[in-house]
Amino acid sequence: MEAKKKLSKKKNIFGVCNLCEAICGIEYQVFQNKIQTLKGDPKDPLSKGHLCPKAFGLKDVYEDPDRIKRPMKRSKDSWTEISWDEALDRTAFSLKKVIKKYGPDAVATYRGNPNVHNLDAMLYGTQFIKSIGSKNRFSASTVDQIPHQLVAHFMFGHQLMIPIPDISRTQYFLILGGNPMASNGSLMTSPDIFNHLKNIKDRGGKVVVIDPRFTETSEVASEHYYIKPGTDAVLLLGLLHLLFREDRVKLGKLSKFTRRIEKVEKMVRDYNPAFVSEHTGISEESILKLFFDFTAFPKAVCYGRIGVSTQPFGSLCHWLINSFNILTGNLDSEGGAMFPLPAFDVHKFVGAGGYNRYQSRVELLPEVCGEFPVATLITEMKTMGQGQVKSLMTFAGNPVLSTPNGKTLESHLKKLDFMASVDFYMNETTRHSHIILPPTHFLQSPHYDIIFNNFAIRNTAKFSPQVLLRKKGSLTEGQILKELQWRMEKGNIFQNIRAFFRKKVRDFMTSQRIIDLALRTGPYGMFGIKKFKMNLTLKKVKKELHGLDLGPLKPVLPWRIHRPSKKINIAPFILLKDEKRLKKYLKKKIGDDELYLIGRRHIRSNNSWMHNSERLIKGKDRCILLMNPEDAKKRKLGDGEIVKITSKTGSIEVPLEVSEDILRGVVSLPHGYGHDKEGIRLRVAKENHGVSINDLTSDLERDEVSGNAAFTTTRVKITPVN
Ligand SMILES: Nc1nc2c(c(=O)[nH]1)N[C@H]1C(S)=C(S)[C@@H](COP(=O)(O)OP(=O)(O)OC[C@H]3O[C@@H](n4cnc5c(=O)[nH]c(N)nc54)[C@H](O)[C@@H]3O)O[C@H]1N2
Ligand SMILES: Nc1nc2c(c(=O)[nH]1)N[C@H]1C(S)=C(S)[C@@H](COP(=O)(O)OP(=O)(O)OC[C@H]3O[C@@H](n4cnc5c(=O)[nH]c(N)nc54)[C@H](O)[C@@H]3O)O[C@H]1N2
Ligand code: SF4
Ligand SMILES: [Mo]
Repeated sequence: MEAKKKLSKKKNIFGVCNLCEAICGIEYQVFQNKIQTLKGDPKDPLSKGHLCPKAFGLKDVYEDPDRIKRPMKRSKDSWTEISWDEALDRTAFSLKKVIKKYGPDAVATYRGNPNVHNLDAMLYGTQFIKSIGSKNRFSASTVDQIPHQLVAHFMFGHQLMIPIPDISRTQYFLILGGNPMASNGSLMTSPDIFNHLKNIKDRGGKVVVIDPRFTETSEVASEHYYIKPGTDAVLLLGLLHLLFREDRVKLGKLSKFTRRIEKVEKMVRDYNPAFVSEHTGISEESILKLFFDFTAFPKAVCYGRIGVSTQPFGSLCHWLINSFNILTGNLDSEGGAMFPLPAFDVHKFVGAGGYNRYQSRVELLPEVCGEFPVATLITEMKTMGQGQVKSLMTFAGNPVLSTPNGKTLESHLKKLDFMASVDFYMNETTRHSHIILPPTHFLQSPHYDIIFNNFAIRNTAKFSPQVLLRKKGSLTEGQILKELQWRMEKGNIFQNIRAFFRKKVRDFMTSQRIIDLALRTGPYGMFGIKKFKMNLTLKKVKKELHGLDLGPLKPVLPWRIHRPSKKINIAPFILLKDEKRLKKYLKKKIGDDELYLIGRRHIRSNNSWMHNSERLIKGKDRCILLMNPEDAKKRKLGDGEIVKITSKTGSIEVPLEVSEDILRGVVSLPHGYGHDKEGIRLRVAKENHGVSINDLTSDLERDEVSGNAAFTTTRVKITPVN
């Protein structure tokens, strides 16, 4: 009755979009449990009405007939719907069976990107994974931002203490390896990036892009410089070299709590503009211009994103970026790189991170912030012996398309004793599962973003109510994870008592209670920091339907540093040492006929999983290879031609687009495609399948410090198909 009444009324609900890091505010108009329309919420203090075309993808996913709504069991190649009890029991039973036979490390887990966009997954996922007891934890972080986290852990004592460019106030915004006009910003929650960039220019400032491709962001920038892939660390060392040479080190208040600067000075001695130019391909004149412009503006910030994370020197790059911001006096200062102060202080909720506390079984790779690089998952699966991975559980991920050497990974999935996935699509990965456990849609649960407020360019807090009702017999992400944990923890009588008690606590600690507690104990809560205290509670946040504005970013150092000394470690030993590896790397030459293969994002796409939305995928084929006209001419290749790309890992065929926008010696292809596989249930995506770039990337090429996949230095040969 109640539900029927709710359905018959038209409702306007203010929530957010969780598809990317921008967390745009949305007004949803709902009727009969369907989204009638949605539009940007102009009163949202962060997004101020902005929306990108992808927002409609949320509606499309909700209405997608391919979205799985009931648990499924696979026997050989046929699937049957089963009850939730059977699905949960079977999953826990099978995991326990593997653990009993081979030990807990035989169960690997992989958490994909949407986990961080999902409140329940954040609150209950880690606990369930802990209940498995395996060290073989993997996630999309190690094909993405793990260098940022590791460097933050080394320098500031917490993996989530990542400085964010204060783009609302900066005068000089230097972007390396990021294309926010396509990605909507990453590790920089900044909806409506176009206007933010425009405003920088309008107030007399500059936006400068360093990228091997002239990107959508370059188009709106003041300057663009082409760089040879994988050489950003050299450029950054060069900028630091000039800082000491020109005597422009300016620490300001940071001098009180920054130590060991002399180590950095010593390290950068060799990186004079001539050396830097030789390796990066950026002219000496441009390097000097970059340096003098940056240091001339009182408020400047250097920012690096995935193009500089997913390379062999990802950690080195992010360390050097932080160091450059520190040594120019731009850290923790208005218009520079600042630390958000979110109302839900995720620094307290997530551990500070760590490094090398234990090692991977086969390659002895260091643990990074509680996980191993996903690039070593293949090795862990294929190498026999105690602790070999025999079972995998994936959560909102698609490693077959997203991780290096995906095809080989896939071949090992087929051999697993047991695989299960918490996911609502049968994709290239989940089709190999024995059980699929589909949670309800994002809009069927309340949301509070506990991750991206920690990376936002403004401090705000917003509670998004549940927008759509759940159907009877469906389970939310949180319910699935909690039920699984309960089943994993049960055992003998003592374990049962303990498990029962823990379950009761979990059931009591609903997501809203956790948020309320975190807000009360957070910086704006009653036990908060004097300057910010406002007795914040969830009730108060809920009252602000559009979101609560907590103001622009404010300086938080040194008190927010998590190191016991309260000092920034500007010269972590492991990173200092890594510079020597860079010097050796620079001596290596690429073959005459080889090119670097880099990635590309498109505003209407989202990693591997939004290609089933007709309205987003329509239009020109996007899975095409971009190549410079000189390179095409040399190979006698023409626009539109199908070409074969071959790397050490594999080969694929794809249409070519000849373009002036890409640097000579480099080609570009987006990731997340390759939907032509048997057995996937993505009808629209299948028709626009494309090919997977990760059938070319190597699981053995990594940033040696963090283990992050080194995608951007993949070397390929391109030949005509006939
Ligand atoms: N070569 C190359 N490879 C890359 C990249 C690159 O630039 N180049 N980028 C890398 C990056 S940055 C990332 S983050 C990864 C992404 O890699 P993954 O995280 O492995 O893949 P996604 O495509 O995000 O897959 C998301 C899956 O989550 C499911 N899903 C979506 N929402 C939910 C939800 O609320 N709950 C549950 N349970 N499931 C949900 C979808 O159905 C889909 O199956 O790819 C990486 N791979
Ligand atoms: N529309 C859309 N938005 C997304 C996503 C999506 O798939 N589609 N994915 C989301 C995810 S998971 C993430 S992590 C973020 C990523 O957000 P961004 O980091 O902004 O992502 P990209 O657009 O891939 O930008 C990376 C840039 O690095 C450049 N690059 C490649 N190699 C090098 C190099 O060696 N040096 C330098 N300087 N540049 C290099 C590439 O040409 C590219 O322009 O985007 C998020 N937003
Ligand atoms: S930028 Fe687009 S995809 Fe990202 S949160 Fe906003 S509407 Fe959603
Ligand atoms: Mo990502």
